[in-house]
Amino acid sequence: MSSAVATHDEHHDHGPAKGILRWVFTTNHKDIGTLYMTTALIMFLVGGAMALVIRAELFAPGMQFVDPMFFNQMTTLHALVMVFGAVMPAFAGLANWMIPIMIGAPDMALPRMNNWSFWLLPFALILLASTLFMEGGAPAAGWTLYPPLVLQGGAHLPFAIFSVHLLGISSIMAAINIIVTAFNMRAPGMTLMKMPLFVWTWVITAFLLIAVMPVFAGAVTMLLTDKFFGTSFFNAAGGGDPVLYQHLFWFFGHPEVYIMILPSFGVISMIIPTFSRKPLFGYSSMVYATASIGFLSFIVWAHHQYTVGMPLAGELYFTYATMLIAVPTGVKVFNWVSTMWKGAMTFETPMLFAIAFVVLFTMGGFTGLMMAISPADLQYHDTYFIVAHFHYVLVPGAVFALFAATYYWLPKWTGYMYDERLGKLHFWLSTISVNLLFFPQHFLGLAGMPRRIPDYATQFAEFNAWSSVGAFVFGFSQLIFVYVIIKAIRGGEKATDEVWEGAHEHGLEWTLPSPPPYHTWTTAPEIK
Ligand code: HEM
Ligand SMILES: [Cu+2]
Repeated sequence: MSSAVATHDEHHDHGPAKGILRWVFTTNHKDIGTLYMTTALIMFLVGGAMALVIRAELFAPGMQFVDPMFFNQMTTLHALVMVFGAVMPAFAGLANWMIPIMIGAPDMALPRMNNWSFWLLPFALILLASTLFMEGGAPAAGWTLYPPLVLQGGAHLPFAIFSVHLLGISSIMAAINIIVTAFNMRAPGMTLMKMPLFVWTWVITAFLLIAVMPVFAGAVTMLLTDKFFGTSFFNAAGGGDPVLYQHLFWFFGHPEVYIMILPSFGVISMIIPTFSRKPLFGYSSMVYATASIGFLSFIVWAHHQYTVGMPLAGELYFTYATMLIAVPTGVKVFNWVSTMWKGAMTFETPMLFAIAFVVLFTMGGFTGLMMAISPADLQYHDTYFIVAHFHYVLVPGAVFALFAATYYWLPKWTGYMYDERLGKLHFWLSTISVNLLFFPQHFLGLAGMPRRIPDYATQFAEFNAWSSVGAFVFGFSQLIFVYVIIKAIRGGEKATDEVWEGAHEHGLEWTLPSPPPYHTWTTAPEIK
């Protein structure tokens, strides 16, 4: 395989173009992957800064720094930026970088569309950010954009919604590209059931994206016509129903949370075998479990609406359907633990983040089961318990998987080893502070502190103070992460092709040079 790469350079060089235009016009999967991930990292810091504005205000009871209207704009934008600007693009970037390499393809199947999928993103995000400077400010009705509240805002509505449309188009194009690539570009001998799990989880995610983004686009377009063209889809006075919007939103929104977690499952399933020096336990059950979770994510949406006054049969159905997801999720956790069982484990930074992912994501899963019980959810609904739950699955879940993936593949991408000592420091600071940040929020919620409020009763003061301290430590720890990445790009100890001991048994990427040549597989590798 390496000989195929070596003989290629004979005729002429078609490496990257020079200067800024390389990035504007690029159709190269690695360049586009880099663009996505850089954008995601910047948006992670922007969204994180907004979270710190929120946590600064909530450090103590009373109003300190921001007015309530701006506070609500911050919660809304923080969420939209983190979901659509940080986590989703980061995974899209990983997909672009790794999927062609992992399946032995020369590039993504639709490279020009790939360029578009990326370049829509910065414009959509700038559009979203521009609403902060409009009359009436940014949207302040939560990331769910529920009517009637969202319709009562200022000038932001059409801009925010156009931004959402562009983000959706970008995601759908990326999803189509991933499916077509995985189905048509595999090297000879790579059957579907030999595809690395990261590719599998992304293919399933891509189907979810294509299925639900249009539903969201439709729902927000109906918001627009309600606001500007006198329709009454969501307006009771005109014969409509605001609960209809909730159904449409969550038919999108619930699968959306799996869109942010399924690729994490793939990443973790690649990393744990490498550092356990064993093959993944139960490969095919992992594929079926992921597909089952994907399917089930479409039939549980109304667990977000237990309090709207559903018929009893609906409450029961959505309770049981939601709990069913614990079964395939349990299969996955069992398989990860079984992979580690009696393995020759070492604890480099990617493995540390992967293990923290398994433990902390499982905690988020258990609070999810608590909320699935519809009568109990009447107490949790719209409290800080919810905030604690979804941040446990999104931060030590999705974000830790992204950290793990970055440390795992960074030597492959840059050709240099990262600073392991700083990586471990980043891990420990992040893991301790993320628990300080979100664990107390469970108790705040159970004691009745509502979410999305800038002020609270003094009984909640202590846990909020701890939580805010955790938030600031977590936030500033991320600067270490940024520094480690920049340092590894600029040089250091040369990385071998294999990078991790025995890694060549765990994926095609470890048989290529570090960094891989600009055009990856000009001759398809042989898969046994
Ligand atoms: C990393 C540190 C993070 C911190 C400190 C943080 C903090 C917060 C805070 C304080 C809120 C407001 C809660 C409230 O409604 O009162 C919030 C809401 C939210 N956050 Fe985060 N967050 C973080 C990361 C993330 C990530 C990575 C995501 C998504 C991928 C995310 C998604 C959300 C969502 C969806 C909401 C709900 C907004 C709403 O109620 O409309 N957060 N976050
Ligand atoms: Cu849900």
